[in-house]
Amino acid sequence: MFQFAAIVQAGSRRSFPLPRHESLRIATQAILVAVAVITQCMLTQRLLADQVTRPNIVLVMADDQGWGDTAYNGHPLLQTPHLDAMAATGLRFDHFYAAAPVCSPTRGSVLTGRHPNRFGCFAWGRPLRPQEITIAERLQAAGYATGHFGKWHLGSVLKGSPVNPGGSGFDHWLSAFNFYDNDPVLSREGTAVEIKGESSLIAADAAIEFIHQQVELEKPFLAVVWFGSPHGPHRAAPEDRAHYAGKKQADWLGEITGLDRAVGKLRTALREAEVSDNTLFWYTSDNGGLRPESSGGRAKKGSIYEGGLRVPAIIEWPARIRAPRVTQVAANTTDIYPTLLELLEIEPASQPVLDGVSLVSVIDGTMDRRPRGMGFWDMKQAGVSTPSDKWMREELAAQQAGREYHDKSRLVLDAAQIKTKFPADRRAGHAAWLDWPWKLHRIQVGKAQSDELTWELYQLGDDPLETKNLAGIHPGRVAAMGEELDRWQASVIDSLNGQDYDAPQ
Ligand SMILES: [Ca+2]
Repeated sequence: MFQFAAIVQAGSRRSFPLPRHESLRIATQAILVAVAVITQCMLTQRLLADQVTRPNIVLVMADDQGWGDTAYNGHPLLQTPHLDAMAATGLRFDHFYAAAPVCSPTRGSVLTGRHPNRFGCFAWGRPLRPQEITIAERLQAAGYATGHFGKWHLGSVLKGSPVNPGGSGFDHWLSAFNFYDNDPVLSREGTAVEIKGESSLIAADAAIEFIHQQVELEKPFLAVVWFGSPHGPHRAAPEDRAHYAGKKQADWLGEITGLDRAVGKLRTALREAEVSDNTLFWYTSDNGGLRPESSGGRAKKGSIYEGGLRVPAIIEWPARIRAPRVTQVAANTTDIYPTLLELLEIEPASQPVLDGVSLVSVIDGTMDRRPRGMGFWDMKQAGVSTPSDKWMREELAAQQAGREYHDKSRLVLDAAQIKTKFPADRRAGHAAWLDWPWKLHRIQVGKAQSDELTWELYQLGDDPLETKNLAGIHPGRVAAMGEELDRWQASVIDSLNGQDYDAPQ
């Protein structure tokens, strides 16, 4: 504005008549400067708006931490001061679900917003299909720097694989095939590296380095930090185990305190980098707990009863969540993708069917009920073993010997192939439709249509442990919810058979 005013004043001080071309020149110059200043103002406003609408995103996920495996959710022994602080200052979900009761499928749901059966990631160790569009790809296209740190478990972490983190939209990554322990060998963008330290802190430190780089570059970032704890085997760092001296589960408890320490380190780093205010930090776990007594429901990891699916979840974002809040809205890991798309105003030209719904109105406190139910479906397909430590040490040895790979089959080069077509009426396995507080289970152990089918209906508000089957006294509700479940399963089978990939994306 200063420049514009100076030129106008300079023009007005002239007391003698100007030749016509001189007047025109001054007027044109003034208009050009005015346009430049207005453009600059608009750009500044846009930048300020960007700071609000383009938060940094940090998605943190534990491995096998159940709903009750935090101090803030009432665990009698665990010390989780940083998660407790997040829960006390951010938005805490009391009914948050993993999309699946085991590792890989839930991680796939986070990246795609879709139920993992849609892309054949039925069980642990199954890859993401490269045809899927991930949140990292969406944010990368929107100008975000993207990084993955820790457990991957969606294909491979070897160079040249279509299903390594780089193939799924991550610019920077330090990743493991699967869960990993202290002093691991990890893949830094395809190169095996041996790193000393506590496993969760290694992932946090790599993310912090990435965050500092992006802050320096003034680039918004997505950091996906997936711990390998508290997955077995349990080996806590001595300082974390020391909190539980003499306790039978000291290593398991210590691993959770270790990951809590890593969460604290990440939060501190964001504050020190002066970006914590406009960073959305979303913490959750990939499946229910290992111990039914603290899983917050019936059964544990591996089951689609509540204990296998309920997980802790907290969103901290001081710029938008200004006061601590607890929500009772039921939500799940497929909701992360549509929530981020809406927040960042990303409207893809084409989007395969989503299972998640945007939780922006939960963040803003205006939604008190999820707009639609959610489906779960354990199709009883086998998992695939991907022992990260063994494989990465073999790759490291091959690398040191000057060879490119120890075992090229670990690139999963056929991940895009749809080898099995499932019948359109396939429904077998254990499925459920959850329309809070009602949850209907459809349990069919065998694959034949004639196999015995059982229905169970629970009212979770009164019966969180799913002990009283109300199917017999609510036949109308069973029929209505059963129809919704059936429609959803039919849609999942269509996706599984590749229907979503016909249209150009
Ligand atoms: Ca897990």
